[in-house]
Amino acid sequence: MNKTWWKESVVYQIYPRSFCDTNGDGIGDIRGIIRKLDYLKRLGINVIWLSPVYKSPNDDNGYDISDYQAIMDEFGTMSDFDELLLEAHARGLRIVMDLVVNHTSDEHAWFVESRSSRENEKRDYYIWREAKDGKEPNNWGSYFSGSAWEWDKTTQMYYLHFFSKKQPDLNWANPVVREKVFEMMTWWCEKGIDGFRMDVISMISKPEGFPDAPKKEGMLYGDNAITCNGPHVHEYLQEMNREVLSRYDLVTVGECAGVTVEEAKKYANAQGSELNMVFQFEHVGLDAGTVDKWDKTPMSLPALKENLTKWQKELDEVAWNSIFFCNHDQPRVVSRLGDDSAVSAKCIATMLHFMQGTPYIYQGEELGMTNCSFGSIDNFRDIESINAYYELTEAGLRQPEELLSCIEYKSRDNARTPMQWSDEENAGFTTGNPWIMVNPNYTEINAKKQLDDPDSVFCFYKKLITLRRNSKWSDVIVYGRYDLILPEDEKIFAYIRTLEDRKLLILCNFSQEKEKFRLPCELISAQPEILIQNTENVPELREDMEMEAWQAVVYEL
Ligand code: TEU
Ligand code: CA
Repeated sequence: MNKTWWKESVVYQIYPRSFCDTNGDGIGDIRGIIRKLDYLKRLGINVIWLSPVYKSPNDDNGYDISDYQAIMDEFGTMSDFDELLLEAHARGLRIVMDLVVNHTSDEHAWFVESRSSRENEKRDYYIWREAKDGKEPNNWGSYFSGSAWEWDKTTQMYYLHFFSKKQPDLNWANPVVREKVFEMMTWWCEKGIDGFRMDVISMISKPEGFPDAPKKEGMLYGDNAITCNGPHVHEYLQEMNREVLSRYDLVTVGECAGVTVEEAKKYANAQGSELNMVFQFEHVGLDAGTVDKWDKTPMSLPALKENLTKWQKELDEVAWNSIFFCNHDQPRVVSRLGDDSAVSAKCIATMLHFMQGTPYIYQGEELGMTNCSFGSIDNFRDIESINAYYELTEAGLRQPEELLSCIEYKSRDNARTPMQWSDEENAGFTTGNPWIMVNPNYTEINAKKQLDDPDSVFCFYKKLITLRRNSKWSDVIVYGRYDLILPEDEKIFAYIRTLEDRKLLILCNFSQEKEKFRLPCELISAQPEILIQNTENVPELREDMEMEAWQAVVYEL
């Protein structure tokens, strides 16, 4: 397996709006990130993925970009960004930008021109269609509720937007659009950034002929899966690779909603003709409902074991995995897979961080930050959650109270409550009025309380990162083969990592009770070395094993 820096990295995702506010406006900013670089250095990560910092009207908190080469007013200035890049590099930290080029903001100059007239030279930068029988061209729906088509009165045509109506989709079939995007990417690479996370990149090639999408019972529009992995997506990415990516030492990760293992082998192929890795979403979709994500059915551990094992085995040697459960779109994993306790946070982290692939830590995950009780739809800020609540209740498809409890559990805002730095007011995030409510448990869960506590979640993550990046086990953790054991066990997630003569055994008890199970006798070695444990005492390694609730331990056999 060819070794490279981005396979040996651990990435930390920052959602700048909620990270650290230094000017008292209640919104995180770039100077706040600069202020916290030493915290990140202390954690041990070596790559920072910044959610979008470009100029934006913030209809979707920066994922609606109005100028790709300017900094969002609320976040600061381009000189602040240049200072961040300098200070990060001075600490050996790389900066990955969020590339959002499936769509722009409707306030981007390109769209302002495109919508001005049917004859405008930029008309075909976007996707315009005539009405069909006086209605939308097909049954595609927006991920943020409503139709994916918006009627434009000026030119009497519909334009496509898979997200909000203020996020019109770019027309990637237009070579001029591709050229403009590649020029912009080159501009950022010339500034010295270290890579791109590519927003919904699996959606840039639209289905031929724009057919209606299959519609499930209870859905108001067609199933958006039709938008993923379109007919020309790999051509476009190979062109991007030739024109930009191959010319710089970058790490690239494609956010690929709807990606399958087979498609991932193309997007993240080991020949490097497209991207280095993808974010797949099968595992975080295991607890979705039959119609949409607004469901509280707990995730089944056997289904999770089966899915993560499939990705570990199928991509080994032919592509590369990303490893994550948290990001700015996902509820907090300690509330979703754990029981909000620190010991369960450490158990989940152990299960993830000993797998093969590049781990991604989302801000606050390293503290065991939990989901938040928002109480009312008025306390949400996320366009996806708010639109879903009103669309589904007004259509009579869901009852307000029941739907609100599901939105509280699954909303993206669970990840967007302010970073909890200390037990000071507003968790030390801001001296002003925060743009979104602070999770009231900040008095108990905060960085200040954990930095010097050897038993804290922070110090546990720090140890996991050190084991992967700077220990005698680094190679087996990064490059070793993964083999699941005890596949049938409904509570224990156990697997082996092997590289040459080194063999690690990872045991995690995902139960709130003590569990007993049998290990294959060939795994029992006399004096196994313990790499990490999340409880004071550790189970003796023997055929008849017993593990306490949420206990996790890693042995070298
Ligand atoms: O997310 C795309 C995406 O698939 C998610 O929005 C997903 O549909 C939903 O959140 C999970 O239920 C990317 C960004 O990560 C997200 O923040 C943006 O809102 C979206 O694209 C549009 O840019
Ligand atoms: Ca601010």
